[in-house]
Amino acid sequence: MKSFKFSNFMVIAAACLLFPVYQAKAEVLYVDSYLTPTVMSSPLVTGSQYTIIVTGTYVYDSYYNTLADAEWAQNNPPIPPEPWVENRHVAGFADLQDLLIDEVPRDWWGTTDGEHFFPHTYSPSHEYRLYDFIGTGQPLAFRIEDSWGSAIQDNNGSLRVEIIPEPATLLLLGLGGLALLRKRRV
Ligand SMILES: [Ca+2]
Ligand SMILES: [Ca+2]
Repeated sequence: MKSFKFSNFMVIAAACLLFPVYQAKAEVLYVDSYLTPTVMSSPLVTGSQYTIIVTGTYVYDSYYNTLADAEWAQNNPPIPPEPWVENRHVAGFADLQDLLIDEVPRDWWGTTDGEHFFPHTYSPSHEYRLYDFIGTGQPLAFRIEDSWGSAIQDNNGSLRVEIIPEPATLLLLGLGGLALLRKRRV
């Protein structure tokens, strides 16, 4: 009888641990660069941490066919090809070609080995990340900054954004469920 109760408890505990994992799925968005529309995510869970992964390039200047990704861009003109430069904030200038979240420029971390990500690092794979992004219960607004008037709204292509709940968040949600269950049993 005792062992039956214990196994019963374990099944419920496992369900409680796995339910938030099932619920907290990654979300994928595509942020179009043409006319730079704002793309909204689903609401993030308040207090939960997320990793945001951005991949891809887009043409930000159709005349020179110049490329940009979430954080770096090629200088004009690309013949001969010039090195990529980081889209850092410069006082008096818009954060051109940067991928904004909620209209705020971000320091997207890049990688040279595809595994370890660091600030101010160019990614040859054009993959960039933000770690430990904390949800506030609100959706996130993504927009590519290319706002020097309508004359340069000549872009082509989009960036892929993936919003992934971090394992620590999933574990905490699971432990929360377990704690509630234990409390109920007392
Ligand atoms: Ca443009
Ligand atoms: Ca930036």
